Amino acid sequence: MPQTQRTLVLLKPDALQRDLLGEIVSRFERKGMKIIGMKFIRLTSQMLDEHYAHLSDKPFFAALKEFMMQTPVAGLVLEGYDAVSEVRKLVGSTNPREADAGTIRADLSMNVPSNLIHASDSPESAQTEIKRFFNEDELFAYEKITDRYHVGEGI
Ligand code: IDP
Ligand code: MG
Repeated sequence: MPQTQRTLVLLKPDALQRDLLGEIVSRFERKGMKIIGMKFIRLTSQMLDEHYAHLSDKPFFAALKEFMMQTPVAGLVLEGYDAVSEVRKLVGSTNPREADAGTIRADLSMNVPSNLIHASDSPESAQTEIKRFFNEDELFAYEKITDRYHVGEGI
């Protein structure tokens, strides 16, 4: 059975600089993901130490942090069936040149780290990451006419 899940997306500074925010958000809308939170976030060094803790011993860590602080990022919380894995599927592999055609990274980018987008990689990290970047009162439950096509009965 599909699970209704929430997942966190960050549109990175290269997405903003390259005028791709609308294109990327549109892909999630067209898929049928419900946007339940959306805002600009000015990332801090401390936020990035937590968010990218799994990369802290990598040689590119300082450059990655610097890149992520160049402009605000756009944060989204998306809700839908199997949202974590469905969104990762739309995003594609970390290296845009290895990502499957049709994914955001393959279609719109060429290089790591300029791969446009972050998306949570598991339901557990989604929970942690949503809490890290959004307050409870910044998340909105609402009915959409299109819910009937995207949730409810079906397989
Ligand atoms: P993910 O974004 O696909 O989940 P992670 O391995 O969690 O990939 O890495 C987080 C981010 O760190 C990547 O999206 C990319 O921006 C950056 N990154 C990962 N590996 C490298 C690298 O080898 N060089 C530079 N940046 C990297
Ligand atoms: Mg990751």
